[in-house]
Amino acid sequence: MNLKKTLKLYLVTDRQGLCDEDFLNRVGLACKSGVTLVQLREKELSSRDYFNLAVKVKLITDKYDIPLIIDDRVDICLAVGADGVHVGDSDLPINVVRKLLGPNKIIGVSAKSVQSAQEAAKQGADYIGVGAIYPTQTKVVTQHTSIKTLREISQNVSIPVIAIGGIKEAKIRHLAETGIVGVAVVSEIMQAINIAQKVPNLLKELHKVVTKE
Ligand code: TZP
Ligand code: MG
Repeated sequence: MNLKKTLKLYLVTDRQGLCDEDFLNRVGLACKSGVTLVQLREKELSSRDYFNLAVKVKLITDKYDIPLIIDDRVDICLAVGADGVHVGDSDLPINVVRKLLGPNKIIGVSAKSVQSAQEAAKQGADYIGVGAIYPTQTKVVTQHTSIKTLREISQNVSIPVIAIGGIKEAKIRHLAETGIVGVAVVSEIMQAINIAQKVPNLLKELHKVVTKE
């Protein structure tokens, strides 16, 4: 897998306001339309419900041959055979996650500074998510990250960097020359009126700004 390419248009899920059927249909349509990776992100579900939902999402990502990352939970990742886990400051330490997952799974880490991004890379992270860059309704954010910091992080770590938080089609152009390999979006896709149109439009904008290798 070419991780840089795989991180180009990273869909983070959110079931807010959607019934399960609508949710799964939207994820399926996003995969069909060209997202390059899906992260299942759940904060309130019981372990059983998280597992059951992950099984259903995995069937979809497998159908389109797209990697599936699980937010926070190493056990759910292993239980459903997902491709990796995304962790932040309040989750298991990265070196522990690496030990549990082994060398072949993807570990994504959230970072807001050059120092924490470098530390994450040292501990075994495969990519860094930086944000929130713009105001977002999806998550309570106490501290935003500037585009300047985003650029400094990608200049100072050797693993791929993606931007997250309030990323909309019209904002992607402002991320040019930051060194990112892609963006992670929630509402811009999950709440799009026309996902089949939105995803290719986002890819078109991304094509202009992401580092080409
Ligand atoms: N982490 C930082 S911001 C954010 C997460 C999970 C939410 C981004 O959601 P949206 O709807 O793309 O602004
Ligand atoms: Mg987390």
